[in-house]
Amino acid sequence: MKKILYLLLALTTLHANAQNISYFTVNRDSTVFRLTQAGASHLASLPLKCLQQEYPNKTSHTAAAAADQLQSPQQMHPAFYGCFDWHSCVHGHWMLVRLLKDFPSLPEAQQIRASISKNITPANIQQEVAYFGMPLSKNFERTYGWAWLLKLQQELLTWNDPDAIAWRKTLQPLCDTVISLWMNFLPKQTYPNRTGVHPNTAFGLVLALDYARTAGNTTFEQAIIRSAKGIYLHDKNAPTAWEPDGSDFLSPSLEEADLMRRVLNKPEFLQWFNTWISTVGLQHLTQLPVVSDRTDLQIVHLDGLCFSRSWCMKGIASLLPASDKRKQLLLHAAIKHLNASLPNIASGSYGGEHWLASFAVYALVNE
Ligand SMILES: *[C@@H]1O[C@H](CO)[C@@H](O)[C@H](O)[C@H]1NC(C)=O
Ligand SMILES: *[C@@H]1O[C@H](CO)[C@@H](O)[C@H](O)[C@H]1NC(C)=O
Ligand SMILES: *[C@@H]1O[C@H](CO)[C@@H](O)[C@H](O)[C@H]1NC(C)=O
Ligand SMILES: *[C@@H]1O[C@H](CO)[C@@H](O)[C@H](O)[C@H]1NC(C)=O
Ligand SMILES: CC(=O)N[C@H]1CO[C@H](CO)[C@@H](O)[C@@H]1O
Repeated sequence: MKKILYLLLALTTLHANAQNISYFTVNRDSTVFRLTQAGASHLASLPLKCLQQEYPNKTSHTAAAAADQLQSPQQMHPAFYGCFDWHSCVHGHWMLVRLLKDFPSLPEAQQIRASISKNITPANIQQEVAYFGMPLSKNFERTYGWAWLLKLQQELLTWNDPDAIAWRKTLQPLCDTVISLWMNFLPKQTYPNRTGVHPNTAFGLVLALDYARTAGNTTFEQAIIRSAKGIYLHDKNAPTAWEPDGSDFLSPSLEEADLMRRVLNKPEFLQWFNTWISTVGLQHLTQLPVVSDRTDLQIVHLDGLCFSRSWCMKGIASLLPASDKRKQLLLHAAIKHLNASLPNIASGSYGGEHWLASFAVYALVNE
């Protein structure tokens, strides 16, 4: 804390009624940043608006019969029906939990607790479990939504708070369901998904692995490690010049590295990383993407790319030796990416803000 010189970045939102908020502070050489309480409060307001907002929604439901088709989002997903789609609703819960943990005196604290308690109830979770039991719904949210559910549970497992303890007990049956589906899926996943959107395999495995380690589930942990090595260990020469795609919110090259830094020990990782991304490739990935239309639901994904690149860069940099020029390159680029997209997450468009706030928080708090 003492090392941080509070150079406030006055990050103003583009919204007409925007307040002038400093979301985070950076140290003098722009390599370390911290979320401020004002930033936390502002970010929290975004999912709070949508946790219980049913429409618009994208249920991605595969109907088995006419009667099945007529269910409303809330009937199908009584816990996670808000925020446009299931995974956004789940990670909206995660980010509120995380912000409450870090900023217990947030003005919105009571509202957040009430809102989560309304959704995470035994009856609601029982029905979410039942949903995955329907023959046509076994692949629902594979693996993106599964990953965020486990991230939410990981956050609850490491929080000694009466509400958190109650929520995680209630949520566990749904986590068990997802872990079991994932355990069945891992050995069948011969090829990864290398796109920069939801089905990206590496991103899902990162969150699953972090959960497995926190929960002490070594069976799940070892299965993930085996799978990650089987898929990625011999990869070379990432085609970084092809990034980004027009609607990427994940960098396939960086996500893969973010996974392998968890799977390999430090010397193994450095060796792997040197053959995976060249310095020129890395420099290419430090160039900010152009976000040409923030009202376009696909193009606005590129703001999410800024956040996810930022957390990957910070994580990878943490393993590089101080003498490695790539370390400073990545640390500066991580802040540059945050700084470029944070002012835009409250643009007032439901297309972006219902999920971008979670990405911003993950980039700001992720260690
Ligand atoms: C935001 O606050 C900073 C620092 O107080 C100030 O310099 C800047 O002019 C303000 N910007 C707006 C748009 O109000
Ligand atoms: C770990 O995951 C496995 C696989 O689904 C499950 O059977 C087991 O109960 C879990 N163990 C713990 C300690 O959570
Ligand atoms: C990989 O992701 C893309 C983009 O979402 C999707 O169209 C494709 O079906 C996915 N492939 C597999 C095998 O999951
Ligand atoms: C953050 O963005 C502002 C406004 O675009 C810019 O003036 C500043 O130099 C940026 N800071 C960093 C650390 O990128
Ligand atoms: C915008 C959208 O996807 N709306 C859907 C919300 O859910 C209902 C019931 O499943 C659908 O009929 C809507 O099309």
